[in-house]
Amino acid sequence: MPTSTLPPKTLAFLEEVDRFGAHNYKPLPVVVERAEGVWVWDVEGRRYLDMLSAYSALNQGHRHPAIVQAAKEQLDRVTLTSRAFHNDQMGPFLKEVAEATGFAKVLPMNTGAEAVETAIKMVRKWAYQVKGIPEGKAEIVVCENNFHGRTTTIVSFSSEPQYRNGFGPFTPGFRMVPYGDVEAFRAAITPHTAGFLVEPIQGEGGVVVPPAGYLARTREICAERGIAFMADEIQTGLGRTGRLFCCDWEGVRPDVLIVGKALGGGIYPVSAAIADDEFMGVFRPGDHGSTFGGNPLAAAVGRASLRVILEERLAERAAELGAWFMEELRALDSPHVEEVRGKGLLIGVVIKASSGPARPFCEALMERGILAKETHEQVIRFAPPLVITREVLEEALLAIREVLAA
Ligand code: IF1
Repeated sequence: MPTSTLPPKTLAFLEEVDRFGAHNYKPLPVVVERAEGVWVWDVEGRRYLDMLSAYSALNQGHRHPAIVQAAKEQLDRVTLTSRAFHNDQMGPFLKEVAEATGFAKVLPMNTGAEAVETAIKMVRKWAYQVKGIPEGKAEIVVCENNFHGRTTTIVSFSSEPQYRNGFGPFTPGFRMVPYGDVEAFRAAITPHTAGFLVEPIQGEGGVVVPPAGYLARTREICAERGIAFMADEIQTGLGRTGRLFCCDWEGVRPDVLIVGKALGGGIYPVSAAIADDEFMGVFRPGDHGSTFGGNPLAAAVGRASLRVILEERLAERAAELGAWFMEELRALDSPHVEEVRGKGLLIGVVIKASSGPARPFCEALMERGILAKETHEQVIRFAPPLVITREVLEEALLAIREVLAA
């Protein structure tokens, strides 16, 4: 979109960011100054429907009152101690996360990538100390088109050239298999295989839902072969796909559960690696940590965020509204749409190559007051806050129909 057509206030912000910021993103040209629930307002006073939810970190909607309230109260008590001392919020937070997920232990971190790194270190140490894999030889199987974060170890096993180019040398010990292919996973296993790190649905990969049974069958193989099944539910978890966790759709209980994003309720970075003692027990004092991991403000926000997801039954809402919304999107019968796929309110609309990339469709949606983001080239991702109502989705469909029917 040529920036010359933008209003002066917006343009001034874009120029400032262009001048002083690293150019590591290409955002839509909208400058948000206020948000509430499913709505955001830009500096020109225009209102947009947020259909991205910060990539599923806003399941509870923008500034959910109960989460804001919890943050405000904690701000007036204590916000940070480091882990050199205890604080009165972390214990209850860990207990509530452990009970909600059905695991024995929780290691609190901040960003998703940190929780993924924590899981990798946990499983490697478990491989050496418990499984008996020779020191330094542990292998973790990962999937093509994965997205698990941006650290140099994590991009070491990315299949996306842009996420890797220029950032080597890379961390060894990862083996890549096609996503969704059980036999390819089985064939990749060696005596040194420690873990299998997988997204139950590949978000950045284009909202790719694996074949039914994929999670259950790979999980079974992991149990048979003593391999840690590591579920990255940072984007798919906490209600997004219509169950508390996406693994629940197949009755899969991972060995290591990785959560983030919505655990912070859109207010604060909160993530965690979650497991039973067999895995979590490998950590000794001083092995691993983080300045901010488990801080009292994060813990208070995390408790409120989880409570909202459970008490407002956001997973059920996502299941019901998502199924209906996907059917409505399919019923548009758009000449540009290859496929509508996803689960719950994690939806990808695949644009036909003959219709060009998804970005212009996202720009047209923005013109009509809907903020959605393309993932890779051809997929429009619709992932609204799970507090959205059917009425608002019906309103959104009018604009989406205009854009996709054109
Ligand atoms: C960006 C993508 C989504 C994630 C899964 C771990 C992380 C993410 C399944 C790391 C983070 C974010 C990162 C953000 C955009 C967004 C994203 F496009 F990058 F790939 F959602 F699909 N596992 N995803 O989705 O969590 O360290 O960011 O807290 O980097 O641009 P994080």
